[in-house]
Amino acid sequence: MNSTKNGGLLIIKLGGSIITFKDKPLTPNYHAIEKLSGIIKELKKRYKIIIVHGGGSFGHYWSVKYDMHTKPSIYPDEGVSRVNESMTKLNHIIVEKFISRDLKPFTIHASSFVFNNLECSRDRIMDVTDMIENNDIIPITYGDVVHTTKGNFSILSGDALMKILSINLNPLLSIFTTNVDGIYDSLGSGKIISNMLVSENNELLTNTDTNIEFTNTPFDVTGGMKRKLSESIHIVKNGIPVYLINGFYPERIVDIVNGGDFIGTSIKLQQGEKGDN
Ligand code: IP8
Repeated sequence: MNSTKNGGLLIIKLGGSIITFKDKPLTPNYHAIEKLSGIIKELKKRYKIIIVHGGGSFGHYWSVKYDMHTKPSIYPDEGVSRVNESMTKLNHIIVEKFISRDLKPFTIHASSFVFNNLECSRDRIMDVTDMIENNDIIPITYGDVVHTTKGNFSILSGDALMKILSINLNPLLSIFTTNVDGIYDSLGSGKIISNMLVSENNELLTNTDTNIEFTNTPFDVTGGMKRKLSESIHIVKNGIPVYLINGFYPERIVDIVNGGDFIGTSIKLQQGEKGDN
């Protein structure tokens, strides 16, 4: 039993826009991967860790080329192969770096525990639980192309994996790293919303007027961030706080777990909801 890791479990997503150069096809950002690995090494002294990573200019490059989406459909088989192979390659690069840092990663492919797109194998989840309890391993999984039914495949996002793993493994925190500092407010002022709450009706409440009551002021979100927020609401509803931070400054994760000031956005349950955060 890993009695030293009594700080609890952290599930951390390494965003594709951090670990790759999104505008340069099939190009990893080695510097960012290195920096993240260093911080994960620090965190591993105190916490159990599970890593999810995105596709960036690997999986997304081929998904766009072959017009493949999250909706299950019959996609070109060559596209399925390309997306799958490119994600294996990106995972390999990350795993190599982790091994060189003695982080002891162990890849668990999404298709080994997610079925029919979003259903999850209980047995496989128990395996992951066993690994983090009884080994010094960091389980690592990633967004991928997965088979659904009758010749259909779909792109399964790492954000959906964050939700599936968080809900089933009940981490202390779920942390999404992206290439921005957090959620910006609606006024285009460049101001980060530091705290958000999820209400009983699944509304996101914000404190854009700092120090003032939380209100449900609309805020600016686009594509990728919108998806992260909708997955985050599910995670938070299960009593797990979510943090969105800039992965180019992964030391901000340390600020968060140390309980001090941090740059980023936290999403928690409104008082009185499950988990009482
Ligand atoms: O970057 C999708 O994962 P994401 C991965 O987390 C693929 O959305 C295969 C495009």
